[in-house]
Amino acid sequence: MTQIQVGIIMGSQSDWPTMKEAADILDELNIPYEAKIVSAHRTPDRLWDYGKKAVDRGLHVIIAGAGGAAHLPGMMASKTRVPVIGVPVQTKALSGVDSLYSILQMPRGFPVATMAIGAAGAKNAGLMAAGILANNNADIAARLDAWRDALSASIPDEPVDE
Ligand code: RP5
Repeated sequence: MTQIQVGIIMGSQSDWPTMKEAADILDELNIPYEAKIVSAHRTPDRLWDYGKKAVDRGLHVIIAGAGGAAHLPGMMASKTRVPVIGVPVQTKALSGVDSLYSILQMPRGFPVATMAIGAAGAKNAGLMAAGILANNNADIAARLDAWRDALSASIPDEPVDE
């Protein structure tokens, strides 16, 4: 069985359409992951348990997405030394600025690598997780390099009328 090294966690089922962007890019790069709903407020015991076991379970990076009072990434960072990448989910009320500030403004000592708001942030979280794993995995490094080269090659030299 392949060791899962990336955990994708999110505060709610409603975060999945955003967080699926991270899952999709990991699928594209053939990197195994798990996806779980873990809420800082609604399932705090689940959060604690996940964080407590993260190192022993072999996780190398955790991607955590939440919206509004988005405490999940920061609380996870306080419970495990496994690097946490935070994804601020876009909200209706405040467009995700609430999520962004909740995740970004961590106190000294407990970092969360905070991505952009929404789908782009989730996709970049997947790419950043791939980059972290690539440091110790030549196969992932080769696939990530190829993905980046293909993206660059797809950008036209000049704009066209649409
Ligand atoms: C947060 O509250 C979740 O991360 C989600 O973004 C937000 C709203 O959750 P639901 O009311 O849609 O379940 O905990």
